[in-house]
Amino acid sequence: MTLVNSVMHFLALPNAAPEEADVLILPVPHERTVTYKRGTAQGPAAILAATEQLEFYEEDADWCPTRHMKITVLPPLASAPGEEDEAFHRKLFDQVSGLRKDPLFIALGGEHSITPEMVFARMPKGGSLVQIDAHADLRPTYHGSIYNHACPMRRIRDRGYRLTQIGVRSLHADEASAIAADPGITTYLDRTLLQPEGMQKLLHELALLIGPVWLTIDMDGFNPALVPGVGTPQPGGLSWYQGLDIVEAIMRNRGIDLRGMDIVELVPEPSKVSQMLAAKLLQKCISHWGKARGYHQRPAQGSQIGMTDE
Ligand SMILES: [Mn+2]
Repeated sequence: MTLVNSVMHFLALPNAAPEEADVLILPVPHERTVTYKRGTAQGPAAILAATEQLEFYEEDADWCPTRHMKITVLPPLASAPGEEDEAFHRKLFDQVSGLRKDPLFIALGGEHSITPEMVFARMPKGGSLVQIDAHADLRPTYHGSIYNHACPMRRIRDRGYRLTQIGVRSLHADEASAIAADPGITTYLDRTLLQPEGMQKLLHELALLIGPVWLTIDMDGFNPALVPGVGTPQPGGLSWYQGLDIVEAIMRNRGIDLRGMDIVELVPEPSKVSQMLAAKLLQKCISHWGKARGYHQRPAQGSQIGMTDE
């Protein structure tokens, strides 16, 4: 487990002091309840290692985010050997509650069970959660536990947050009934997004979102040909550019108070394609969020990161 304890970096850059950071990245290499392919505990380290291969220049927003924004990768938050689920989730809630509220907060999982406590710690009641995922994750319990990675969205919905689900294509009959009966859950089944009007309806809804929002990205929401490295793959799924259209609509929406986001369920694989997609997605989120909020008008940092031939 040496990976879990080593210092991690974004784009191999030195970490800014947490009290000065514009972006806080928290690795949460938690893996306890996954039911199929294992390895998501190595997800955060693999995603951050892949960021070393990214250009500093981000072509869609046409700037170098790290010239103008300070980024900190915090020490990883992992469960101790033998630690009870409840104790780990309380620790996660306490640590995330203690972080500054202003920076963009991004957690890297780890399994999807980590999302609820971070949402409860940072997002006021009445906020909205946007979930990219192949699965609804609305089971009340699974394998006897509310902390299973099949349950996080049920826990979040039960606290009164609204849900917009994107890319779902595998769910229990009870989850389908719950979605149909609950006006607080809007689910865009994956196949409906293949129709131009389905995608337009979704992007329109995201552009109109206001107030506190959390974005949770389960990597199995993407097509498994693009991201084979996930714990519970499903055929179908979002293309890279569909995914980008969705995150851009959220990050560029200035009516949204983005309380945080997470990228979860990545299982590193030898081709490194999966972790590279997650790394580039992470960079796109930071880039669009920062540019929409005017960070490009800030003076470049002294190191001129992104200007030279590195
Ligand atoms: Mn999930």
